[in-house]
Amino acid sequence: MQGEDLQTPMDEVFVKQLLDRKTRACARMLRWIDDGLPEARGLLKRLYVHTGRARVIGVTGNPGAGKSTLTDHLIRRHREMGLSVAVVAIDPSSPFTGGAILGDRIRMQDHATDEDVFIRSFATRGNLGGLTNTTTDVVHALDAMGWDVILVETVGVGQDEVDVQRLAQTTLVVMTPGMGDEIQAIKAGILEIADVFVVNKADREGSDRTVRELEQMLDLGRGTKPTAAELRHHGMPSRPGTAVEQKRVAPESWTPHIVKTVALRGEGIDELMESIAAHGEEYKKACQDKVFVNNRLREEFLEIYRRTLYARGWSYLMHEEHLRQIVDSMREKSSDPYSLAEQAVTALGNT
Ligand SMILES: Nc1nc2c(ncn2[C@@H]2O[C@H](COP(=O)(O)OP(=O)(O)OP(=O)(O)O)[C@@H](O)[C@H]2O)c(=O)[nH]1
Ligand SMILES: [Mg+2]
Repeated sequence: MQGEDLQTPMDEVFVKQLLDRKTRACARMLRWIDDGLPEARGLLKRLYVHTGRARVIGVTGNPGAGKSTLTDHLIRRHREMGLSVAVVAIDPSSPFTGGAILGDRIRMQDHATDEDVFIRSFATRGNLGGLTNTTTDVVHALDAMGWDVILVETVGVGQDEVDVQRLAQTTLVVMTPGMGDEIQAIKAGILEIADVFVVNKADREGSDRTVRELEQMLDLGRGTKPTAAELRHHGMPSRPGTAVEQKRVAPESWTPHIVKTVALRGEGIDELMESIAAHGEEYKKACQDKVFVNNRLREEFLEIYRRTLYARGWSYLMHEEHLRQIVDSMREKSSDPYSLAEQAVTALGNT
């Protein structure tokens, strides 16, 4: 089935350019993905066989926490190691923090002449419960193209930080001091996804307190909550009651590191790089376990499946006539929206 959407010699040339990591081809491919063009999916089918080599690192945290400043250091450090680096910044669509896009562009200029660095911001982010989020596709494409390291910067609000963990091998959660009691209010979710907590802006007051609070929370979490492995051991799904339960996709044995940084002055970056490397090793070890690998593949598939379903369902309703008939039936009360939704889904099978 591979390559069914691509048969012309031109396509072959383009695929080769992508695999050779030609910057213009990369930019074009990512634009196609971002625009949701069917060509992108055809190419992704072709490229998938080449994925699985990149080191994918997620950087998430509140707006203004210093994610981009840290990312900039991570680019430099990985370049010093002779590795090529691609950065995907998923910009929040909110106009309040949208200024970051400009900041990122200015920083980017440092790397503009380095053909082993590729930086791309996406204004789009997962709305409708992440259903239109194309970050997975972008990461797959960059991975296949042969980028050694892929850094994914997302703002940690909503569902996105959970998505980033599914994609990334190592997830950094960037925090800032002085959050005080707020830290207690942080959703359990964000604690669960962090492989490394980065307490950035440690030049500000209260960073030690933030570190202590994180340590306490990690201790508490460990004491009370059975791990997914323990639940599995007892034959229970990790989330009882869900038909398709979400599997843990991070190594079980890892205890999150807490690293203090002053990204603005490059302090703490050595320690951060060490923690990232240590987690990378742990991840590699976990990949020797087939169950772990299967869980990750399963999550990867389910995410793409959800989007495929959504796209197909939506394209059906995009026929104005279909939607008009549905609305007519509802107004006339000749049917109900529940039956109509079910019928619309059944009709998909015939399209
Ligand atoms: N005092 C201090 N300021 C910092 C530090 N790191 C970053 N900043 C500043 O914090 C501001 C936000 O930094 P960014 O790196 O753009 O933060 P971000 O998390 O990428 O922000 P968004 O992309 O908008 O969510 C900038 O003005 C940085 O110069 C730090 O260690 N100490
Ligand atoms: Mg940023």
